[in-house]
Amino acid sequence: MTVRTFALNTTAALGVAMLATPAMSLDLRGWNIHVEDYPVSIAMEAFVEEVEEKTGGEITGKVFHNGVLGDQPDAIEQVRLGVIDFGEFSLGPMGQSVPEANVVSLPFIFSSVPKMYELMDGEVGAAIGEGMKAKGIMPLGWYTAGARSFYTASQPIAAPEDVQGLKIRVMSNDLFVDMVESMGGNATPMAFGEVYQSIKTGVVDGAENNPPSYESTAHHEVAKYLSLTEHLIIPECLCMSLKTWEKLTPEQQDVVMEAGRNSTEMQRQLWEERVAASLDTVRSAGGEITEVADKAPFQEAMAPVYEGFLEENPDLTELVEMIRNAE
Ligand code: BDP
Repeated sequence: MTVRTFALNTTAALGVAMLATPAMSLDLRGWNIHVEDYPVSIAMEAFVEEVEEKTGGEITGKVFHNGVLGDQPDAIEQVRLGVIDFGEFSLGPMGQSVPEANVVSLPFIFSSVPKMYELMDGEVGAAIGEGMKAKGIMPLGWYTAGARSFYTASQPIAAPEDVQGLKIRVMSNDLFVDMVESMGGNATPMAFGEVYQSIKTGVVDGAENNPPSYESTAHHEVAKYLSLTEHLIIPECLCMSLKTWEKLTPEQQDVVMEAGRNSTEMQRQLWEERVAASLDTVRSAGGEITEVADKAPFQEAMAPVYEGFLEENPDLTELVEMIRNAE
């Protein structure tokens, strides 16, 4: 036997052996955009810890916080490819790869955060989850991101007209561009990490986010007017690359699912406390928080966003209706 055929035979034998025995040990890389003390980050660490413990160290993992593994839209692609094993994503940017996920990026679609939980833990979440699996992403739990509101450097936003002429940063998804444009503003899709500098230097006039992200990024230091429009309630997901998921034994998959459920419960609890703490921090730093008692004008201004979306995605009408008609 020549050296070359020997090498080929050995490789073939190894290949068979690898197929026959499921991976005994795996070290997973996890993507996270947030700072380490953020509710998402704490719950992700708890997820990894539980998986490590319950698999007796067969599966270990590390969460890379602060977006060091790349921007969110890129990271979603990396998870699909199996280059990154797991991550925590907003369904906002997820909508660009998974059409079903877009329904939760429609402004004012959920009437409240508890309603969002109920629907995401039921049929709506199941339908979006199927869409994600078809694109190579396995959901393990729906985290919360509360409700997003507008903030600017110059003025409160009490009515849709106040958005007119303002440059507002949005997450990368055409729906958010439509949302801002429907109120006469100019939308600028941009990576999360660039927002602080862009507001500071006047590239944009403001942005929109939930209180914990507004505060943890110090955006409140450069855009002190927070107006509680609560126009978007976008769930997030702790999820795993389907490629990684398929390397796991059924027992390991059960452990991962259960750890996902537990970390979701933890994240939702930590969230409420953090919202209150963030609003306190913002207030003591001199932020001006405006309640928006009448959200109806904002909701009415969103009609073209729904029309455009349903026209382009008639097959998602049922899912949209399922959420809108939920009692
Ligand atoms: C935060 C989300 C995060 C997004 C960010 C953003 O948790 O996933 O990247 O908003 O606005 O609330 O980009």
